[in-house]
Amino acid sequence: MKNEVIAKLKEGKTFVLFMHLRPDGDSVGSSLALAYMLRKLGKEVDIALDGEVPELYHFLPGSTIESWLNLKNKSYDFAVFLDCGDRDRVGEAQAIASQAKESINIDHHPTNTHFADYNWVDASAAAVGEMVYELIKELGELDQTLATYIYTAIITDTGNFMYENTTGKTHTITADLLKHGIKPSSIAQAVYENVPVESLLLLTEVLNTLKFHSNRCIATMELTQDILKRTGASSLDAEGFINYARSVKGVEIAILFYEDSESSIRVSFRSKTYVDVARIASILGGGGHARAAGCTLNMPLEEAKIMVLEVSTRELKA
Ligand SMILES: [Mn+2]
Repeated sequence: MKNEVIAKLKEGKTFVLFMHLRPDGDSVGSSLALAYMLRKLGKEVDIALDGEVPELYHFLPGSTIESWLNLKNKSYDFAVFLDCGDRDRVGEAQAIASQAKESINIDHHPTNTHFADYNWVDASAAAVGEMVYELIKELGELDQTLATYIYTAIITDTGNFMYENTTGKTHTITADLLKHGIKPSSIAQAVYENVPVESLLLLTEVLNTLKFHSNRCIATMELTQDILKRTGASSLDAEGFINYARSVKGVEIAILFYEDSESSIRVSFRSKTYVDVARIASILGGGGHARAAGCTLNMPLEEAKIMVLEVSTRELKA
């Protein structure tokens, strides 16, 4: 649990921290924050990521991460997984984890599989950033850089304090972050008002695929390889698109299909008020939170659509 994790972080001298595949603001912010804190304590820290930090988070200091392949000959006291419901969330970089003597899992996904030697899972935390904030309080002092990382993690995972996961504690933590010299407006501008034009072109294409099902309670959109080729965008540019589908009046479940290849479809789910999309994702081999979840299906897009809609329709009525 938490105290055990604190003890291990104090005890260890060398760490490798993992961001998850296609890292979001919480993954990037909480990993950079913990790395920065541990380094301040004189520890050696590497960050492993299968892929790249999305451009929109490049304003965060230290967000340029060297390839995990360069870490292959190193050894560590601890491998630390942040914001990962299971080990597979780190993709190929998982190979590095075995170079550490022991592993630590810090997460807030209710579907977390407690896969590490030391697990601290708090499903009531709005973001892993909140949990890392608590760790920082135990390990040392908050400063402006740390506050920037944590603030980014919190605003992205709470949809700017709009989602159900937002609590009084979220605001108490945020109030403390603001005492350390961060400016919400400049972080918000960096995250939300720095959209590459390719992303907006991609949005127009993806919005064109919007379809409704089950009396307009379910909205689906798709991002096909064809669309990516036409716009020259990458699927990373589609961050947040699913929220447009959820924002429609009456929609309870929003679904975005990403065609990674002809036979691999990534599916994102969002719900508005009552459907547990983590359950839908779990049935389909994935996981997540009650209002935001995902899975990957190894089948063509048309087949994936049928299967996902079947399960979603059933859960909508359940
Ligand atoms: Mn998170």
